[in-house]
Amino acid sequence: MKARPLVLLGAPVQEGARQLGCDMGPSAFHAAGLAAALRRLGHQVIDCGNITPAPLRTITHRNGAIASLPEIVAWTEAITDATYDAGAIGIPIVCGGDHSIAAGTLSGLSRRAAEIGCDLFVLWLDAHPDFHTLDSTTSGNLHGVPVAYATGQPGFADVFPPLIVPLRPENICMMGIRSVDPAEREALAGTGITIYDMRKIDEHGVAPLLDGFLQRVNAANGILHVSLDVDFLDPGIAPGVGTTVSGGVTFREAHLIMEKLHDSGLVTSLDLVELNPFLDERGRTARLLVDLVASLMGWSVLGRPTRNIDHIAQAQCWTRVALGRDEDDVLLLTPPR
Ligand SMILES: [Mn+2]
Repeated sequence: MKARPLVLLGAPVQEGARQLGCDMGPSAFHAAGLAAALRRLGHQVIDCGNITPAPLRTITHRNGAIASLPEIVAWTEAITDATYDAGAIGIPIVCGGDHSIAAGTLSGLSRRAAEIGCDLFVLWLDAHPDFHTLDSTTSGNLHGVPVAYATGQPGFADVFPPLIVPLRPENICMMGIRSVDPAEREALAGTGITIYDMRKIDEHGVAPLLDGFLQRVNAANGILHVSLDVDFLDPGIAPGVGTTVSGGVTFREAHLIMEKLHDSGLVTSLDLVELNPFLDERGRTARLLVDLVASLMGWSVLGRPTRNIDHIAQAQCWTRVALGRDEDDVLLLTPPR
């Protein structure tokens, strides 16, 4: 089976974070040569440009701390639809934007996964679990809620867009966590979300932790979404983010994760979030992110050729779609000329 195209989507959202500037993220990824780097690896890249938010509606909430609720709801609506559609064409790479965009990517991709009869798994690479509800957030910044929304935690109905297919918490693995609010800690307990905080990484190393998770995805014949927050990385190597937390993942750990993800062949979509070019140093963080995505998509120092990013599980999923749907749908599975 032919490698599926990479579908670039820009989600210039900054209203989910306190520090403005993430709306310049998609431009910075473009300037840092993301599409060109992926094409050099032999991938077909379809650049869909930026997503447009849905029309704003008046939406209020009893939690007065919440900022920019109508804006984030409008973005979530549009990003859900865009990633759902892009998932049918190829591998969506959504360039944020702050992490609130994951409310849309997770819900859109969950819906797509359910439709093709696959279980969606999520590798959440972040300093924060982003597991606040609309009631528990005290900062009011909605980049702190996407995982709670996408897993169907209480309080989002009638405020956020209806969640068609909730993501199963047991299918989420968080790595790099080192900043958790008390309300989040309480809410996370008993959810079944796997959390590998920095101490776990220090004690075991990223490789065995990631291997265990990837084996689970593989065993379930699942597909894997990766949500990469810049603050997953140590601020020493990635300063271009508004929410730096010391003690993050190193350059080599990050590349190793990406290389292993590539080897697994399981990744079917990716978020790149919280890049804030306003805070970056001469494009340094944007370039690092591009290099990491290249690692994920097959680049290696030894010049190992890009292998077919389809894997058996995925092929089975897509074959199932091809067999179960009419001819028009099947056509979507072949890369556009
Ligand atoms: Mn985050």
